[in-house]
Amino acid sequence: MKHTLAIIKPDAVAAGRAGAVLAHLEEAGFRIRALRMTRLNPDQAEAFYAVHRERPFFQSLVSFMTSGPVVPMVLEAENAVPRLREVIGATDPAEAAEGTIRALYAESKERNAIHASDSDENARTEIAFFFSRAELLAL
Ligand code: 3AN
Repeated sequence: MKHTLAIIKPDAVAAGRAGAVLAHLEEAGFRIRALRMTRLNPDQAEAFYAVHRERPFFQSLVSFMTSGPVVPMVLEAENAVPRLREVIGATDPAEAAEGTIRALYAESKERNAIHASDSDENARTEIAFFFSRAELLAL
């Protein structure tokens, strides 16, 4: 699968790091195939993170993800899903490998700068969550 979904999260957008994150992704070999800036409402954030509904941090995650604009995008590369997980680093920036996006730009486990799909199946679902078939076909 050549596509995955990334979201620059509200912390990185608010910190003025959206451009730096995009440059990092392009330098890492990803092509940006679709992109927009939007602000999630609580229903959208809850739906997007539905798999985490039972986790103790769920409400806090929803409140963070709705706190400001986000930049969802479709990225293309060979083995896009595992490759992007490598480039973003571990969920906790304290554990993220040197030079990864989270090591560079994340503040905490919650305010961790970027989301990336964690499987091909989730990538398909998450791409469809943000981008219409017509938008993707127009590329
Ligand atoms: P990842 O984003 O690396 O796939 P997940 O899927 O375990 O990590 O978590 C989804 C999001 O939930 C994370 N990006 C982060 O914002 C938040 N999160 C995960 N673990 C915690 C935690 N222990 N405390 C607060 N927020 C968390």
